[in-house]
Order: sequence, then C-alpha cells, then structure tokens
Amino acid sequence: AEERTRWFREAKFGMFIHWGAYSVIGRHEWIRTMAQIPQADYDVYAKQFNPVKFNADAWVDLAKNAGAKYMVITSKHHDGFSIYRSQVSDYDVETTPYQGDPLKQLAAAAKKKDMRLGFYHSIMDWHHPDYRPRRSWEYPKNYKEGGNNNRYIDFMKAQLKELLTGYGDVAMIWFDGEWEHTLAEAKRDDEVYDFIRGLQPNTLINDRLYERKPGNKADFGTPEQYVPATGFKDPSGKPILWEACVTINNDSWGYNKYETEFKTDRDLIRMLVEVVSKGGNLLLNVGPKPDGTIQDEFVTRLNAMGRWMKVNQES
Ligand code: FUL
Repeated sequence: AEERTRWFREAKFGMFIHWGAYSVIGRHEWIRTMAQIPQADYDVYAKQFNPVKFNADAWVDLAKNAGAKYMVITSKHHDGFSIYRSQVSDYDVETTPYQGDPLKQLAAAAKKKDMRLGFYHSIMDWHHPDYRPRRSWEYPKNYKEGGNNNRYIDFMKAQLKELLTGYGDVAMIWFDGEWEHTLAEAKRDDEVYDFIRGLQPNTLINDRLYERKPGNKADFGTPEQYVPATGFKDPSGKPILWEACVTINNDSWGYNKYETEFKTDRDLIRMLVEVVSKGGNLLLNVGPKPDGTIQDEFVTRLNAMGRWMKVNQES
C-alpha cells in the first residue's frame, strides 16, 4: 500500500473536472434533481452534449502549468450519463453528435505529457432502470419498487472494467454517491474493491466506495469543500491519507454560467499551502463548458497558482 500511494503523497495537487450532460444546462451538476427535470426532458439536453472545441492537450497543459500532478474527471456523475463511449450503456456520448471519446483523448494527452489520470464514477445513478431508490419526486408512490440493485452493481462493474482496460493506467477511481448504501446493503463493496485491484493493482480507491464504513480498505479520505483542522481520520480513528476537494467558484462542481463568485488567486494559493502543510492533497475543481472550453475565471486562477509555484520552487 505504501508503494502504491507514493505518487499520491508526492503529488500534493490535482485537478478535478466535472463535465457531463448537466454542463449543457450550465447551472449545477445536481440540476436534474434540483429542478426536478423529468428524464425525457433532461435527455434533450444530454443529446446536445457536443464538445466540438474540446482539446485534451489544452486541458492537460492547463493542469500542468498550474502545477497539478494528476487529473480526475467524471466518467459518470449522478445523472448516469457517461461521457465516454461505453459499450454497456446506451446513455453515453454515443447518443450525441460528438464523434470522439473525450476520455480516450484525455487519456492519450495525459500519457504523452506525463500526467496521471483518474476517474470519478458515481455509484448513485438517477437514470439506470435497475438503480433503487429512484428519485422520490419522480416516482412518489413507488420509488423503492422494481429494478434490481444487484444487476445495477453488475452494470457498474462492467463500466469499471471498460475504464480500467481501455484507458491506460488509471490513477484512481473516485467513487461518490454511496450514501444510499447500494453496495453496502448488497454486501458487495469489497467485491468491487477486489475487482478493481484485479484489473489494475495500483489504482487508488477513495473512501466513498464505503461511505466511511469502519475498517474499510480505502486508500484516502475525501473532505469536501473544507480543509481539515488537523489531519484526517478513518472512522476507527486511524489517521489516513486525505485529499480535500474544493471548487474555485462558489459551490457548483459542474459549469454554472450564472456564477459570479470565485476564490481569489491568493485564497487558492494559501489553501494549497495550508493543505500541503497539513500533509494532504488538494483536488481543485473546474467545470468546463459544454463546448469543451474552460472559462477564463478558472484559467487565470490556475495560471496564477502555477506562476506562484514556479517563483517559489526550490531549485
Ligand atoms: C458530492 C457530489 O454530490 C457533488 O455533485 C460533487 O461531485 C462532489 C465532489 O461530491 O458528493
């Protein structure tokens, strides 16, 4: 385990990327639930995902120039839409006009530029017919009925297999949305853990696979939108590696075209220093636009962090 996490401990700084069908709407990655958008209406937006200006090299350069050593991108967020060409799902980029596979392009660019790449993969899935519970606002009478979470977990494993066999070395699988205890109730969280290890023994796995179950095997903890006062402990009280994930803008992770509040260069540099001084990593988020470009408010701040780092680097 020590050896497996060495790069992570040395990396200190990563770039998080939330990008998907919700970016088309441009409000928040939770927009489907927040605005209670029926699936059929949401699909109209999903089908418009067409990032014709996406340039994987530019994204990797942006991260690299900022001083980030790894990138983590949403292969699938809670809305269930996969931004890669998935053979086991028909709710993916293949249903859009876009011809490419954004994750393939990003993986190739990252490899070329010596950048590690990991995938955020949501366990919770508002779209998959087998996932339970469905949203209670959508199915008020029968949100727990039908479906089959065991079948859903099989589907999730099939997607993980695609990600872990078709995209080169995967730095980490960053799970999320296990607070509905889908895997825990089916007693299949360790099975998913072993499945990943079997495909790529060095891929790191975050604590959200387990929703912080005591004694779990996760490689690192994931404080969200705050920097822990002192280190970070697992539920049994043992200090563990940690990575604080934080947005540059006020609170949405996906692109929000109405956002007006952004942390300053100074806020961000000080936050990075604080995180590193406490032994953690900072995973700083950007929410790219649906066309594949990244807004100036993010770019200028990331560049400022990079400049600061270059000036203050030990030679
Ligand atoms: C949360 C999610 O619900 C947010 O949308 C975001 O992905 C954040 C990093 O994790 O739990």
